[in-house]
Amino acid sequence: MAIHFDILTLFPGLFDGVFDESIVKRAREAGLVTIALHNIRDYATGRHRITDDTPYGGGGGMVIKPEPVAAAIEAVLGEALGTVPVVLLTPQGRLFNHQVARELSRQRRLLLLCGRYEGVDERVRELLVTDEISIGDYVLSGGEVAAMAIVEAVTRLIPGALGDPGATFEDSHAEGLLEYPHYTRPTVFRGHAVPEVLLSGNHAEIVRWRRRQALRRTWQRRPDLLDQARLSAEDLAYVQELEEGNQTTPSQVATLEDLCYNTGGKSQRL
Ligand code: 6GU
Repeated sequence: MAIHFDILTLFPGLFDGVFDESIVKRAREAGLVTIALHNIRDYATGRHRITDDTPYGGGGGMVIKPEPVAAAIEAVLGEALGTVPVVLLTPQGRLFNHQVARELSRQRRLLLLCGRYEGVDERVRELLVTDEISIGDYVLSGGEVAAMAIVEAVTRLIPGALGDPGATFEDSHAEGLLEYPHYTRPTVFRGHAVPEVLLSGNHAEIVRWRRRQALRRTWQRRPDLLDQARLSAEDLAYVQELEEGNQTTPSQVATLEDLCYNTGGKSQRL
């Protein structure tokens, strides 16, 4: 069930420490995850080991040269080339989500190729890349942060990586809904009390309340997720209730106003 990640980057120093804490650290110690960082520059030739060059056709920025990237992929994978997914991290990739993390977690080995600058020469993609992933619709300076996100999200899905096996299942998105709110001691904090039901000891009521909170939050903040979620007849009835209430119609994506709490008590909608 273990997974090996090969991460190819021009900036291996960016990963310093990020896999040395918490769940990824424990998963590594348990042998569930192994991670090898490879500096693409080590595979560049010539006295200056140049890895980038100006784009044909002009325009700004630099493009990562194909030779060092191809050499790095081939050297790292060796005989395994063709059997291991070669994932390019790029804003042009398919969007990363819980489903994609699940899919990747079924692999035994993954190569994550971090792009930088304007991108990697297209021939690398044509010849060697088998998958392209983006972590969202915004531009990062490189794929490194995306690689970190993928390693962490995938590691959490490896059986045994989390102490509590129930934790993955109840996670936000695992069931297609946002999570219900969490509380711990004290029962009153700065005048804000923990919802009564959570102190009641009535387990069935607590389960029902949490489910409704998850549905309500998802309805308010991410109505797009509700269309995909597996909902029971009771869930659907509750969503119907929300729709029929005088709540403001949710927008497709949460707006600033939707999320505008802690503004001095003016707009505490959620
Ligand atoms: Cl994977 N790379 C870069 N450079 N920017 C991104 C991204 C990836 N995902 C979202 N933005």
